[in-house]
Amino acid sequence: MSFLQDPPRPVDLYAVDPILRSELRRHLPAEVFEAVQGRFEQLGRDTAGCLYDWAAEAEAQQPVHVPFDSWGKRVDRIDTCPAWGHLKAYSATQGVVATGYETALGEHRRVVQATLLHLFSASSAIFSCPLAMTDAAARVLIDSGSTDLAERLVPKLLSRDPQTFITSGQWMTERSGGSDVGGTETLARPNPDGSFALHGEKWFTSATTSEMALALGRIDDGVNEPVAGSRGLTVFAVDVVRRDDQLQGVRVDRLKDKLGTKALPTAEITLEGVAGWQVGEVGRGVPTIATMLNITRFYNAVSSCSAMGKALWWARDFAGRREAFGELIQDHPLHAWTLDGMEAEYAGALAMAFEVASKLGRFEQGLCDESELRLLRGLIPLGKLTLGKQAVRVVSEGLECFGGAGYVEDTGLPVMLRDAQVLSIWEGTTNVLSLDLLRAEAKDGSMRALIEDLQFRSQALDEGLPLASRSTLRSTLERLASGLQALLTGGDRGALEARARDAALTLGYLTQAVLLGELAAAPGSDARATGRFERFVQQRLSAPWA
Ligand code: MFK
Repeated sequence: MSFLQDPPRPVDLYAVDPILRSELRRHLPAEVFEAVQGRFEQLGRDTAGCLYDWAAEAEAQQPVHVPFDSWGKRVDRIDTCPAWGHLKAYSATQGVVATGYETALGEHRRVVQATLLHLFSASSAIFSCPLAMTDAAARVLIDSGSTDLAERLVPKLLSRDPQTFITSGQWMTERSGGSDVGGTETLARPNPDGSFALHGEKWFTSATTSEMALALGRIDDGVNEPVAGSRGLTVFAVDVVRRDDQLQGVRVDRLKDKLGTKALPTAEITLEGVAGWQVGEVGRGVPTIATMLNITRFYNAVSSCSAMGKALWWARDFAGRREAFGELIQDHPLHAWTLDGMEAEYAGALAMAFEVASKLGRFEQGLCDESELRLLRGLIPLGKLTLGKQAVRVVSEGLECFGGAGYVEDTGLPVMLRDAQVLSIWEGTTNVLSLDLLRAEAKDGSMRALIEDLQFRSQALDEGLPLASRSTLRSTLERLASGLQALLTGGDRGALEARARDAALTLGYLTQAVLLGELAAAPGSDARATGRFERFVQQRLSAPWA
């Protein structure tokens, strides 16, 4: 019999991951960690069990748009496979969304939730996308003061019972732009019952099979001209209803043929008078969706870590079973070096995602003071943009660790890269988020607050950590601080915007380096943590900023 390679196989993504457990020890009191650990262990086991099977099935049986029934009646169904339904039910019973609102967890709820999401996302055929929008819808409804809507919908969005759990879509992007939503053309005409009839075309709606959606539109009362630009926008909650096997007030035009996230139905739709209930104030649609975006961006950041973790641990597992040139590839110094580089990147990303989760949990519990609020406002776009870029790089490197097999569809490996590519695009591109950071700086001083926080924390880094790494970190930080200050005060808006992405990514990597340094110096830490700090500084901060 000629040689047959033992193929890549799914690994228990909790059991295999000491870095995740270090982050949990950093952020959770021991008694909370102990109380929730069983949930993480279960989910970890399922990443190598039922989740793996369902995700594979959902990838193989992608959603199908059925515009008409056999007799020509318009039905606008989107048929998904049973596995997609299992993923939805599983996410409900595990409380992936509900945990973010679990009273007993207090300020730690977002950290516990981030762990569940981290384990779930990359193993769920991206069912994490509907969950992101579901959580965001719950947050918006709770914060909006729309009490009746919140009382009716939030218990379903947060349900752990698959029979009552619903998901929410997000109907925002139109042909005029996903970034510049001020061009939204959807009109909202008042109905006698207080709702609005929505008319328009939405160009990207994900999780289109959801039971509800939040939509952006412009009120047209038939008397006054609708207010133009983003200041004329309002958010509406829409119940997606089928009656007599017909979608009410919504037409599905077609499914998107995307690079990845293929199990997830994403559609172009036309709103044909579907009823929407006003959420938040008239004309305050953008600040209202900003609440939503902050939650979906948090999910996006965690999902980036999830993608990186899966690529890393699968590649490490394979390296321990694949031989080349007479020895396991994990014993080849250059392959080991490559895997260590991926690991450092993943550790930095995870540290940043958990920093965001921790602060978000404190914020939602009303525990953040002014300075923490400034930091959180900056950290959410910063985390999303930095981690989205890292995810594509690390997952791409991960595929390379499998050689040619990483480029062959039926190994189940290329899907990881196709899915990772959406993370830097969806919910704000790298550039849009870099500019959002400038917005946060102008309004709240968030960038300077983040830099000052890092200056303080980097000075306090343990002297036992390698001196060269600490020096590189501090000198890069000082160069960024002075370079950015010059741009912020120089009066040249064009120059400031042109450097916004470089500044943001440098700030993101500095944040991760400090967090890795703090973790390496924490009690019980080992030489590998110091190695990850050193390696991360070397690969991300050795090029000067200015
Ligand atoms: C997973 C699978 C997915 C499948 C494929 C999907 C492919 C992609 C499909 C998509 O289209 S995803 C696109 C999603 N779209 C976005 O994420 C929106 C990106 N654009 C932005 O974030 C823009 O920056 C923004 C729309 C917010 C700009 O709008 P404006 O009207 O020019 O903002 P402006 O005037 O600066 O701010 C309006 C208000 O909102 C201000 O508050 P005030 O009126 O009280 O002063 C801002 O402070 C506030 N605001 C804006 N961004 C905020 C924010 N507040 C808090 N946090 C923020 N991030």
